[in-house]
Amino acid sequence: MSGVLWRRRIEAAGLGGIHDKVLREERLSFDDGLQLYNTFDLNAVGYLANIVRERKNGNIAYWVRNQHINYTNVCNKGCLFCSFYAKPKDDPRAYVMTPEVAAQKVLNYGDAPISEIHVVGGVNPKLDYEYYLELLRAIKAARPEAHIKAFTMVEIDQIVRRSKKSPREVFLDLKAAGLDALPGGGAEVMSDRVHEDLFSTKPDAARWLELAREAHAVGLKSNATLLYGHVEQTPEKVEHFLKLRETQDDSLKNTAGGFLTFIPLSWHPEKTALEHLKPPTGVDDLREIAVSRLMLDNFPHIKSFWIMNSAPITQSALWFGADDVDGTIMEYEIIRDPSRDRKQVLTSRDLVEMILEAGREPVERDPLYNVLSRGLENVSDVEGVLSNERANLGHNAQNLDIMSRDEVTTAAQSLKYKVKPEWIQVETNIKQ
Ligand code: V47
Repeated sequence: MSGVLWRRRIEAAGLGGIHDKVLREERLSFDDGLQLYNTFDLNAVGYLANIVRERKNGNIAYWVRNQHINYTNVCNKGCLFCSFYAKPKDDPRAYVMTPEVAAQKVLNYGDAPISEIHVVGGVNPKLDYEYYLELLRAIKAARPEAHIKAFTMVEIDQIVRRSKKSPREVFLDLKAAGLDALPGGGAEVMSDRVHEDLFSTKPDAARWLELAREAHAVGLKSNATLLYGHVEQTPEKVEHFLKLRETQDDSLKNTAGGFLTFIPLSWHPEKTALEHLKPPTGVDDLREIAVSRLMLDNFPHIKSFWIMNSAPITQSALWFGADDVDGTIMEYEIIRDPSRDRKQVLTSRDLVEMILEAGREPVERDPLYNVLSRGLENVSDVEGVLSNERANLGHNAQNLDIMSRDEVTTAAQSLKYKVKPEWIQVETNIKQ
């Protein structure tokens, strides 16, 4: 379609003013954010996001050879949107990995040239400060060449409490123990209302952002997420972007750290307290990618996390603002395909072929976006073989197939009494 025809279409969608700003590389406002969510023409929003995406990252789509380790599922936060966690007391599905077990998990995948180990878990009140340091040291010793990207700001908040030190001192200790970067989880939706209703015992937006600033102050890079598709409202999502954008402005100006990547997380209702709600659609997923690319003008990268968005949506997302698809993963706990257990893997060959098929140029990166390979160089299917053989080794058997068993009630499902009638109404309205 020619530029003139696109312009007509963009104007028909009410996005002419935003198009002008995008071409002038001007920052978008709160009202622009609302407009991008409210317009009917998703392709017009995607077209605008793609301008920014190609300006920042050209035709490149990044992927990473990574391994996720969820070191404990025990969590005392009781978030209504989560199916992953087990209660700290008397929950047969609870598990905690010792640092040695976590290191063994890393060694299990020693035959794959993994460059990123992504380590996150629940907020387990039984773990002391030394545990977190030992966990990092053990993982680093098992695979010194890999970067460790560990602990959401929610876990960091807990680690700081256990340490009785300042956040800055804790970040320095964690760095000395092997921490290289931080993942983006725990940000959820930066709205007091949603915080109060769905995750009131977790750090609020102000604390999450304060800890991110502290991480950046010691030179660490971190990511940020938005969990969408549950009970949040559009203005709350736009507000979320503005808070992150402002924090990034300060960090880039005053520190050696900063945010690297934004990841919109598509909410999965299965086995949560809110499982009656309809999940986000593919259209929602593409819109979140596109709006975040347009609003977060100071974030270098936008990721479509294939585990949550699916591989097919992720391919399309590469034309709607995303320049990153995440990685091989190997095993994953936080959401699961009900038909499978912990194994969740795409091989390096799958990832590269997926990107090529989408018409983008695959580039393998490490967590800091250093380039490790291009195109089909060094790809193989080894990750699939290893994940099939080893993903469930040493795991609490009661935790393996919870998603596929109807008689299992997760900790989150037992919180259904907290569900507000208006959230049930939300779904009824959509269906009518
Ligand atoms: O903080 C919990 C979310 C997050 C569900 O930084 C859920 O590169 C969907 O942050 N449905 C953890 N999401 C995952 C995360 C992440 C993932 C991939 C890459 C990176 C990165 C970070 O998962 C949690 C929470 O917001 N979550 N339950 C659910 N049912």
